[in-house]
Amino acid sequence: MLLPAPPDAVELVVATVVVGRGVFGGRAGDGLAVGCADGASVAATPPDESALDPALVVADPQPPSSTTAAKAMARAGAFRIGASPRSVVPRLTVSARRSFPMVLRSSSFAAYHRVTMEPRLGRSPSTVTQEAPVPDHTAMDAFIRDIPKAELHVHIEGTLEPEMLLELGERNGVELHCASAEECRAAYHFNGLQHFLGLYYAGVEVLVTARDYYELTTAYLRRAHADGARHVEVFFDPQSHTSRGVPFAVVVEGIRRALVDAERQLGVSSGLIMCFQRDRSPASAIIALETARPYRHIIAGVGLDSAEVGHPPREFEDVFRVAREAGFRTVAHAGEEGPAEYITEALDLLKVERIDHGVRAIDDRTLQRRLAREQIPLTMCPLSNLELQVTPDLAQHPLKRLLDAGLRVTVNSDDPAYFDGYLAANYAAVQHALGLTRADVAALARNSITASWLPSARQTKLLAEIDAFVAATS
Ligand code: ES4
Ligand code: ZN
Repeated sequence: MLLPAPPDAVELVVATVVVGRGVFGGRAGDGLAVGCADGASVAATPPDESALDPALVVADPQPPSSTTAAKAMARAGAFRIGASPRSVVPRLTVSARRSFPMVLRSSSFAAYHRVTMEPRLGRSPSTVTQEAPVPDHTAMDAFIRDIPKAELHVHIEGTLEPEMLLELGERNGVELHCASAEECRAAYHFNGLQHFLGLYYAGVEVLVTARDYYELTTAYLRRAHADGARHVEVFFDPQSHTSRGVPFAVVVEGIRRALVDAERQLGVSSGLIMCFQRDRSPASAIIALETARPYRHIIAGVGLDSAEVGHPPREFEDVFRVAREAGFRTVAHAGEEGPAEYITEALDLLKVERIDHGVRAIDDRTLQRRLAREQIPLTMCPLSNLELQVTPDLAQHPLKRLLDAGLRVTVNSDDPAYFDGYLAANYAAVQHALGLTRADVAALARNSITASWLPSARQTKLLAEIDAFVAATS
């Protein structure tokens, strides 16, 4: 993959690496380090052999976190990286320049990939196999990262990174399915939603105290802020906590305090949405709803999530009616693994204001026309759809077709700790796979604001900030 050289590149450094699923690279001091996300063999060299030792790169078998995090880590110094060889060798070019250290893409580009940099331990063989003009996705990547936007579809329990999972497991004496972050991440390859949900609900068990929920939410908000989020609407799954004996109040208290602190410290506004699990009974959902009633001033709305197929929206018609009567706003996951008819049902029977995912709207032209006419937002999650095999590859994702058909499409991260990337990585992935223009990206950012539940004054302010940002960067 070759890209034009950045105009202000001080120095070109190019290495070709062999890579499995993802790659990272970076320049630190006089050394270039590249590595890849899942153990592929990697080597790198400084541009001048007389400079510092070639960096060694430790492949972190890890999915990406965010561009920002990767860049920050790439600045950390010289690296040592070890890697396990791999026979699959799609080729990929990585470049770096002194002033802007990271450019990274994988051939099966899913997202930016997290890197773990360790202190350099010694020399390693260098293997620069090719030189080429420096790729530069940085302008679009910076545009994506910095454009003001909102995230409207993220499960707070799905932001539990393995490091925190292990830490909280230790702290709360909860036994886990994995003993190291690498081992946890190695298990994050899913054959579908059900497979993922098994690990997701197992992970939730380490969350016990208000402090746990506070730390989890704070870590997410910092990442979202670094990805340009100015507003977030966060899901939580109360039944997954109360069914283990964790009081509803503990969950809400911990999350809420983090949201309040982030608004003050980071300027990120927020809303909280409680999801009913559709693979539990409507009676259980009603109990959750009644438990939430006293928190109506804190919880903006209710949603419907978990295993979709076999659990149609109509089962929750009464629950949603009671919720609406209690003053809660409404959303529902529909058309993720389930059919387009579930989207129609969610609109007609649950009377939801937004559809979470809505991928299968692509199968029903009549439904598409309705969604466009009524400007019902779809909170789409590209990397989630890729990881859960809702779409075979991102090039076939319906996001752009639906955007072009006039639907109010938004981009979100869903369960970023499990699906290879936070908000900006999701934008970058679809931008790359579907060839989105800057105007498309700006439209998605605007949609995220107009689809939010923010008061109109703040919506107007954020839309003006988007316009100013677009004008300033063109
Ligand atoms: C979820 Cl990706 C997804 N789909 C449905 N329910 C969920 N809960 C958490 N992540
Ligand atoms: Zn979701």
